[in-house]
Amino acid sequence: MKATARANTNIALIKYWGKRDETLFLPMNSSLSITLDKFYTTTTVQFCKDLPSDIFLLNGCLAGETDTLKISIFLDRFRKMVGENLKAIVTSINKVPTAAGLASSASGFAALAAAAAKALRLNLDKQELSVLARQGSGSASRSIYGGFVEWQKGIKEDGTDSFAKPILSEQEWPLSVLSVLVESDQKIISSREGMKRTVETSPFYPGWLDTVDQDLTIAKEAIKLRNFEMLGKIVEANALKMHATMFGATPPIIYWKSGTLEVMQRIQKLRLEGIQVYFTIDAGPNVKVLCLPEDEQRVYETLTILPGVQHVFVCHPGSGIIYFPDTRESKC
Ligand code: FM0
Repeated sequence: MKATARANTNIALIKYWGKRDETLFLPMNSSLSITLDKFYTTTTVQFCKDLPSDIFLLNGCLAGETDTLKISIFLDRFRKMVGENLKAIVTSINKVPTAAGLASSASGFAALAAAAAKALRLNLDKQELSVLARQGSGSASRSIYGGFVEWQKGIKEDGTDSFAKPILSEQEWPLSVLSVLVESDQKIISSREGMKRTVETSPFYPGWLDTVDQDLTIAKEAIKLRNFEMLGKIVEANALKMHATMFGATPPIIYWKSGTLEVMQRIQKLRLEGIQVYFTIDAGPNVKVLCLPEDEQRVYETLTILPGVQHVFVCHPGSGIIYFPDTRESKC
């Protein structure tokens, strides 16, 4: 009753922003991401007899009540599927530095879903895993797969048609993704809260919904054609549009810092200098930069010396979930 899985984190190119169902984590719009190779979560789940409650160890430390409760609620879905109420020891190692400005919830819940399902011998396919991972954190639905991934929003009320599917493997288009750290403080408003407030109060949100499907169609076409300029333009526009919806919220949400603008402006200047380079920004101040591998060094060197930049992490498309062979079953 023990299994270990690893999932990489992902960065959205066309963003998931807004839920139509908060309990089931059903999105208002479909989204598209690249799974990255550098940042991941490895999780072991062991279901044990006679364990009074779930135990969650994160990076070697016993997690607090709130985080453990989130894990327990998530595992309840798996326990229900097998009709058993065994509690579990969950051991996670997070190689997603919060300082990298990348969310760990995507890799975290994807790895947990995969390990829990395998530990219970549920024999789920990736689609089913994606549906389950989604219910821990929406973006986790995409981390099941490697490379370029689309999360189809689905239309059913029960969420069974809201899952991710792969569109291009990590080997098929080796782009460079630079994660540019401008601020390492924890964000004040979570994505969850930010998207909720935007849906409820922003007069610009309908504009987002009116156009995001078209953005996705253009991005998918660009990927099919391996047209980097076409992809970069729509990715950048989509991120700016998402942030514009937040500027219109009440109270407004501004995740950007001065370093964020410094990086954005330097990227625009690099384009004038003839380099194909584009940015995207999630619900935080850090910037993710897309470029072609042959320009990676030049872009890295340009951004790393900016006064507002603390660190630049160089990433590439990475794999979907992987499983590790069962180690010795420890008694519990
Ligand atoms: O990843 O409330 O998945 O598509 O990163 O846990 O479902 O943390 F830029 C924002 C991710 C939001 C876009 O939200 O929210 C994206 C974002 P949850 P997530």
